[in-house]
Amino acid sequence: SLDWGYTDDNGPSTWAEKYPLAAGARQSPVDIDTSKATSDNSLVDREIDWSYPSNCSYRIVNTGYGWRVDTYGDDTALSGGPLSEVYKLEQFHCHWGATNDEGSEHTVDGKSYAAELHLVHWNSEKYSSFKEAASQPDGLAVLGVFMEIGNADNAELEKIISLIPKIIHKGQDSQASFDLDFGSLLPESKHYWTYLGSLTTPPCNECVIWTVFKEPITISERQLEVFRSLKSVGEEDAIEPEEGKLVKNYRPPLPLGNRVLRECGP
Ligand code: BO1
Ligand code: ZN
Repeated sequence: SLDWGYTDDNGPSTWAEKYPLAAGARQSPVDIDTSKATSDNSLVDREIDWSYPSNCSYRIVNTGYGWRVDTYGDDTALSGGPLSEVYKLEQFHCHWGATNDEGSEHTVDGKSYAAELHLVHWNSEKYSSFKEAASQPDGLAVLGVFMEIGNADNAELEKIISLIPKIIHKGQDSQASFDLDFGSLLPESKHYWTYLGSLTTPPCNECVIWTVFKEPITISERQLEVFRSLKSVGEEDAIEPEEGKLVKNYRPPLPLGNRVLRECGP
C-alpha cells in the first residue's frame, strides 16, 4: 500500500523510478572510509554546539516508515562544527535492521551498527520553514548517532520507547511532555565525520550537511525489539497479527564519489 518502503518490491533499489533525486551524485548514507577522511584545519576546535530545552512537549508518530518525534518550541539551536549558521531542531527518529548486525545507514569501514539515531535540524537563519530549507543545498543539518547493543536499557531512549505501544499502527500518534536530556542521547565524545549529502528517504533531496559522531551510544536488545514491533500499515488494514511489521528501515550506503569526507578529532 505504501508507494515506497523497505521491502523487495518497494525498497531502496527501486526509489529512483518515482524519485529521480535518489539517483543523484550527493546521496546518503555513505560508507565512511576512515582512511579517506581528511583532517581539515578549518574544523579544528570547531566543536559542534547544541542547546535543546530540558522540558518540552513532544509528539511521537508512526509514519509507516518508523517512529518520529516532533519537537516544539523556538529554543533549540545547533551550530559550530561544519555549520556556518544556526539550525533549529525539527524532529528526531531512528533507523534499524531485522537483526543486530545491520540497521545503521552510515557504515564505518564497511561495518554496520544495529541502529542509527537522526536529529534533524533546518537552517532558520537563511530560510523561513523546514520545507523551504529542504530544497536548499545548506538547508538541513542532521546529526547521526550510531547505536550498538548494550546490556542495559538506554534510560533516556526509554522515555520514547515506552510510548511505542500506543503507536503500533501507521498514522497513530501520541503526545507527551517530559524531561529529555539530549546530552544523554548523544555520545560523550563530540568527535565526528562530516560530508555533504541527502535525505536518506524519498524524495532524497540533496540538502543535508551530515555530521556523524564517531562514538556510538547503546540500546538494549529488548528496546530494539520494540522498534521492530512497529507496523508499516494502518489499524484498518486487516492482516494477520504478526504481519506488516517494520523489521527494517535503513537505506544501504551510496557512493561517496568525489565528495570530501572531513573529520574532527582522532
Ligand atoms: S533523514 O534524516 O535523512 N533520514 C530524513 C529524511 C526525511 C526527512 C527528514 C530527515 N523529512 C522529509 C519528509 C518528507 C518531505 C521531505 C522534504 O522531508 O519525511 O515528507 O517531503 O520536506
Ligand atoms: Zn533518518
